[in-house]
Amino acid sequence: MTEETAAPQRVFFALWPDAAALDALEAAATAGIARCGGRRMGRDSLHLTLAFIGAVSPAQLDKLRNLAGQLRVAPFDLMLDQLGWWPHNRILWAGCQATPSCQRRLFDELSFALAAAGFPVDQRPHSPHVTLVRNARCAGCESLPVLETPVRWRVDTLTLAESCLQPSGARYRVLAHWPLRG
Ligand code: 2AM
Repeated sequence: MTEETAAPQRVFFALWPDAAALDALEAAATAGIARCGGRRMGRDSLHLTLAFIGAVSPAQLDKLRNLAGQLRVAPFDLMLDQLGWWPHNRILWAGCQATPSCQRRLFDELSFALAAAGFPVDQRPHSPHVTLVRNARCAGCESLPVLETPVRWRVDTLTLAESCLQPSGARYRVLAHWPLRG
């Protein structure tokens, strides 16, 4: 397939948890499913999205790679200390009660660079979360399962991933990553 005829890829920038954080997130998902049911996200699919871009051409993908390589944000510690459930999409998620300022800076710098390069930027408030379970039904539950221990990970990498839509749900594939540096 030539560059011109290559199918668009559906891509997003995200933070990918390390192994210890994945263990903790999977344990939280297990507790969530016991309470609310639903479909667990596979271990390989757990991530925190910073910017969903959508379908891009090969030339746009190059632009995304370039802008990601030029970001200057130092690594930081992320602590996920909250579970939540959204009734509109029935997602059970892990997030932060307070978003760390470094994560906010990474989000802001990425959003600025995307807008400057002509990519549409979601204007809705940023709700950083890791989707743990889809189709969860927590509405009738007395309370959400708690995160017994906050999930911590050292965020030192920015990831560009592809979302491949399949009948069984989206599959995510890491395309590239960049070390964070201040
Ligand atoms: P979600 O887990 O809350 O569904 C890839 O689809 C990633 O981008 C997911 O983390 C998804 O969040 C997020 N995302 C944000 N906006 C999206 C959109 N408009 N369409 C699909 N995914 C979106």
